[in-house]
Amino acid sequence: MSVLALAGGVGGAKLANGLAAILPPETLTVAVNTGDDFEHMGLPISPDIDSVTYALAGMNNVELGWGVAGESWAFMDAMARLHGETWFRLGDRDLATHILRRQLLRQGNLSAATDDIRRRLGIAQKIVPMSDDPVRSIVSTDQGDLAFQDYFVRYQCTPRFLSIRFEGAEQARPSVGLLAAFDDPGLEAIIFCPSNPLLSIAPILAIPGVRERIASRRLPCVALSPFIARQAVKGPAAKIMAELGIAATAAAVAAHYGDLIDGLVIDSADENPIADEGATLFATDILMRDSADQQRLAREVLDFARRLT
Ligand code: FO1
Repeated sequence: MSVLALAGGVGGAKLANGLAAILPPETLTVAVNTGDDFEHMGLPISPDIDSVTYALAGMNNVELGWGVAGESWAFMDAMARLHGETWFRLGDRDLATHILRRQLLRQGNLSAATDDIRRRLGIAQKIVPMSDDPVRSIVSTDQGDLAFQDYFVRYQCTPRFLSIRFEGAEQARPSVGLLAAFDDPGLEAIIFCPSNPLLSIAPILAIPGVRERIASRRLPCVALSPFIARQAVKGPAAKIMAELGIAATAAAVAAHYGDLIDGLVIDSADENPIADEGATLFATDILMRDSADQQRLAREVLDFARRLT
């Protein structure tokens, strides 16, 4: 039996880590959002792929929520001395990943580079980009259109969020690894990790063929709300939803995913969303404070999915 998890940033990496701890390694595929990717200082940056990779390698920086644990910043300090760009912080250890990925992308695609790096780090689970074609999340704000990292990091999500589009998605194809996960006869569940539905899961669902494959497989698809008591656990999700006039509630998540999901995992603190969205609800403590929480929640989510079969 195998499991496919769709993941974005921090919440996705945490649940992926929990799933990796409780499933036989070769049965888990994590398909990752690449809409946040961009080229910076000549380097190919794939933030969500690195969040998942570092988490599964046990080397993620928990304090920052991105990058490498125990990081040093000599490169950034030297760049500052040269009055170079320092708004997007590249740690000394993190830098090695970007430089290696640039080398690997000279001889293969992002799937190959991602698979090579996870193997080098001793990770047994499959990590695949949502697509090997370029997809870029562009955020329309009251200060104009911004590339994702400009919105998220340079401007710290302060501009008013009006809408988001995923440039290139219409022409993009699901990656070979994502298609293989969908077509695996042993696939038993698809999990939408508690990443931002609009920023991290939506780009994956925007790839032609992804929604159709999720809808056509007769197996449970379970999403996790990223909200607890109307607040995002991390990141700008609640602010963005408020700016869209949508309450940061599980009901909004259920409505967002619509009939694509069979089950929705919500926090016990959240009021029940309107049940007419069709998704079966499961309420629990969705806050992942540590690896024990990650494993507990992963186990609860899988048990919930299996009950929906
Ligand atoms: N996020 C920040 O808030 N500030 C940064 O300087 C920053 C640098 C960075 C470098 C590499 C990387 O893989 C991620 C980085 N992030 C930074 C996080 C990144 O913006 C987010 O992880 C995703 O794009 C959204 O989940």
